[in-house]
Amino acid sequence: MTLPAEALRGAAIRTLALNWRGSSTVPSPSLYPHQWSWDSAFIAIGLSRWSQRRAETELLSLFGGQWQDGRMPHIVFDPSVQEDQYFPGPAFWRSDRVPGASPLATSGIIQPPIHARAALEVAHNAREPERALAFLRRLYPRLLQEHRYLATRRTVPDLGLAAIVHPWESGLDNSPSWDEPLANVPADPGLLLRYRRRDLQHAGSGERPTDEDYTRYIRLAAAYRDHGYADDEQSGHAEFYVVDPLFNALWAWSEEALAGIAELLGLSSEPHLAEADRIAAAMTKTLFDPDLGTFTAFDVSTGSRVPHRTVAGLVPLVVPGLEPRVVRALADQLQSPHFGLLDDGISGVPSYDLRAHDFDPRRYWRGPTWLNTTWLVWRGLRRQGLPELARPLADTMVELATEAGFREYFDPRTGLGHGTRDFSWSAALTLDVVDELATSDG
Ligand code: 9WN
Repeated sequence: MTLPAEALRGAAIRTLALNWRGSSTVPSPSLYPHQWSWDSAFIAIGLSRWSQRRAETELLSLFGGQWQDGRMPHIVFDPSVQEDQYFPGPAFWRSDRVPGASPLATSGIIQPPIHARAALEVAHNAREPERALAFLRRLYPRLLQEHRYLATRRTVPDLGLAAIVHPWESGLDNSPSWDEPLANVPADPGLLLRYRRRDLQHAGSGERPTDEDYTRYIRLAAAYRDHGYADDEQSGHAEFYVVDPLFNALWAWSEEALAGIAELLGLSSEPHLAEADRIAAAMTKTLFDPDLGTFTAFDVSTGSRVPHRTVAGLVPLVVPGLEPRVVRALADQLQSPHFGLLDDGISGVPSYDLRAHDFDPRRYWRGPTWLNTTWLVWRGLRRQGLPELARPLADTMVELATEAGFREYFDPRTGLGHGTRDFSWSAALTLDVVDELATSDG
């Protein structure tokens, strides 16, 4: 059954209303009952198509979790939700014992920095422009602090790019790109006797990260916590220390958005544009693999690129100032059998190379199509002036949501939905695409 655009729009708004908790939105009422960092940014973009006030509140409440060092924790916990509803919860992260942490309970790791871009989109879609300027004025100093944290605490000096210290920080938790960097992290099954996974109560084990992955996630998070979430020491002893193309691409894209915000506020945009260009050049130098024709992750511990084709390597299409040869390579990669764009049998952008021997169409970030990464590639194709590729991609996003609903992820070959239902960013970004298609040619 095909829903007309208006019905799909209505369904998306109903999902966002269902998941609204008064000043923020949960990604999913069952699986993820708190506020997540990059989810909130995607959600705010979608909300701004419906309610400017909710969109602004979503981002402002997320920044209530910011630490004094500028760090934006990946989860801001809802104190009314019981500890056993999500693992790892506040009792694991213990942010209340960290000097300079937010007064709200949060985690201590971060997620891809897409917040400045989201703030600019929210202002751009605003029906009350004066109110939007006041919102930007409030948020801009906080966004600067977030970016300063990345530049001063997370940047690898020789590379000029930001590193992540946990797979959860990438947002693509069990991406095949983390297999090699994680191989030397001991997997202690005993940790799962001490801590109980909650995710498997809500989703099938064949669709989630493995137990082995989870033991490593717990070990890395506990080690970072036990070092007081200190980044200066971290580079010396971290067992996982990698540079991710998606994370850095969103940093550059957001830095460019800071320039747009500064301009709206009558401030200088120049330093932000220069910084965005600097990040873009550093990315091309270290992360672009001309043989694979895509960006890859870089393992700082071994000093080498991790040679996998994942959707994270294609997201840099959003980055300003990419060289034409790089844009061409990414467009070719997308249309190749590795990702199947324009192939009638493939929906959205799969999270992992369709041709890889370990491609798995149902396991989380190891094959399924997700709407947030597909949306990012769509925005990238548009910015690079490739509407003939962008438009069909927008159509497949609408089709997936129409046929399968706002699921967490989808099998790219069948279009069937997997993971949790009523997933907020799937609804929010569908709303954004539907509205955009109604007013432009996609
Ligand atoms: C860990 C909330 C988050 C997303 C991530 C996604 C998943 C969490 C989990 O859910 O991660 O942060 O428990 O698996 O991988 O991208 O932000 O939707």
